[in-house]
Amino acid sequence: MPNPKLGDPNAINSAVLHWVEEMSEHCGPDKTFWCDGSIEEHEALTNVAVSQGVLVPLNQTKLPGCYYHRSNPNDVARVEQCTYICTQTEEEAGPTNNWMDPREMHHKLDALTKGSMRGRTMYVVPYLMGPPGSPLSKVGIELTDSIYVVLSMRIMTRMGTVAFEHLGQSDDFNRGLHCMLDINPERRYIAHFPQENAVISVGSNYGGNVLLGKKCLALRIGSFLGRREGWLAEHMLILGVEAPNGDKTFIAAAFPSQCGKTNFAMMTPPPHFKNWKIWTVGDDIAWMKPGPTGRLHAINPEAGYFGVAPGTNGETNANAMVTISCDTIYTNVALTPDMDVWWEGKTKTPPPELIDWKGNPWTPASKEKAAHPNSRFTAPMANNPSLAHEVNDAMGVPISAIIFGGRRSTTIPLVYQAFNWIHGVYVGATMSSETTAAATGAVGQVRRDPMAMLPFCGYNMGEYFKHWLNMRKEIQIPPRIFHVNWFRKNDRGEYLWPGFGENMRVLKWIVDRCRGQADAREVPLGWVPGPRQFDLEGMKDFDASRLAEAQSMNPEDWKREVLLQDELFMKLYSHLPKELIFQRELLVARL
Ligand code: OXD
Ligand code: MN
Repeated sequence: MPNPKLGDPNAINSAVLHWVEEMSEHCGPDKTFWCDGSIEEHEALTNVAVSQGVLVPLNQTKLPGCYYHRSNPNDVARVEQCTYICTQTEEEAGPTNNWMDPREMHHKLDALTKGSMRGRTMYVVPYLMGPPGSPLSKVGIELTDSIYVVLSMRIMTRMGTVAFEHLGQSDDFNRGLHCMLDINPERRYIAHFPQENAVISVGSNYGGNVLLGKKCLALRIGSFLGRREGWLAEHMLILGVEAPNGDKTFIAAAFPSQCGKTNFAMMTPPPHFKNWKIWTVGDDIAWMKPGPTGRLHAINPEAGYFGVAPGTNGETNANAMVTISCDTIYTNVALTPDMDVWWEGKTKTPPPELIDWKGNPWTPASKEKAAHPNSRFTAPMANNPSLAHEVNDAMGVPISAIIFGGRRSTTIPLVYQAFNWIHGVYVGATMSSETTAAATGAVGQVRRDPMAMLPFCGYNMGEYFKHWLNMRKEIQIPPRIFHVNWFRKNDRGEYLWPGFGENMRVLKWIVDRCRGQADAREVPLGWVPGPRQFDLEGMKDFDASRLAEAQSMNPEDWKREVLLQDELFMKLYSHLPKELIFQRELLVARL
């Protein structure tokens, strides 16, 4: 059964072989195809995907190596209501996760997946999360009947032989099974079995539900393993700020889905910041462990970007536009008559005619959006002009600061710094954001999203906070912790802060704070920049008074905010670390 390209079948990890044989017998595919990740294989599989209509070639002059995929309209985002953490007890999963007894879930899924690949091919996708040779990297094997998943995994992970090389004869790999079934929301389950290091995903073909290395392994299973093994799996971008003198400061930042992580990680500094450079290590996930420098060291376990297309353009993210100009899979964007892609915000004026994401003719007069609000690009990080040279470093990069941030139109100032690690954990734990189209459900509702991990924490959130607090003992030089909000609005509904490249100004203050080069003023929330510490030079229509508005803090609003935080704290009460309750009391007293 093994693909001869992988060499002597006896040399293949026997645990992998046995498991694949067992799953193949269970799912009953006509064929089992072992992926080796080679260029030849990629070409052959792409041709198969095109012949099946799963991928459509885009204009190869404008977008070489790029393809288009249109999903089932019922399958366009993560589905939190169908996502389960199947730990032995419900308490281990905690009140913020859906839970099902692992035996019951296996029973249910066995019935759904039995014979489900009849007439289809089962692809064996070995993949490595993290740089080869890194002690932080992990291997997964995904079995899938979706060729779209195979081609996407080849972009998003280090896929193929490299994973078997890293694994050797160990049986320590994530077992992932993905069956599309009939893409029916009624039969959609994204089930995690942390104690078995296994994931079963059925009934969907949407990236966040089915690229099992990403949210499932790197975050939900990863966070569970991280607590057991003494590291952190976080929904964070990682970037490096290079100063004109060549000093680099690495920063990790947790923002919820569709809150600008990719743009921030690829930021182009404004002209005033001549000779400053931002380097991207990762745009979505960070695995962090205390490292040899006494700091937390972070790797990006991924190898590509699964980014939100709408709003992306040369001004908001010039590096992304270059990154997605070749070898990219576009999903649910709109098409121009010459097979170029378009989405809301790509250009100021929409083209006069398009085919929308559902395949219908579209004109600027149409009421519906041309691209789905959660339409995506899947692009290799190697294309990114700002890719950090350190991205393949086995030891990762030393982290000097962690930033938490949400999408809040009111109350939360542009930037403040936590007083210390415990206060920083409180700031992250009480983070909130308005919901977006990355998950199905209402958009724009404020919810608590602790550390941007609400949909991604693979165990009890209260225990997760304890793990964060305990990690302090392992880190000699802890990162400074900050909170930002790019999305605050005034009474007229206008954004108070221009965002995008101008976020460099906030970043500069953060870097200066980490290096002991900037003063701050104490306010009830933490430390904030004084007017002379925040570089406003060269900004159009933005002065100290506008900064003061973006930074303003109304104690009455904050008292209400603390009451809203209580909702989460009450939910987690039985596992909530007392340090966080104490931090809440301190904040109330300061207010
Ligand atoms: C993502 C998400 O796709 O967070 O990264 O939904
Ligand atoms: Mn994400």
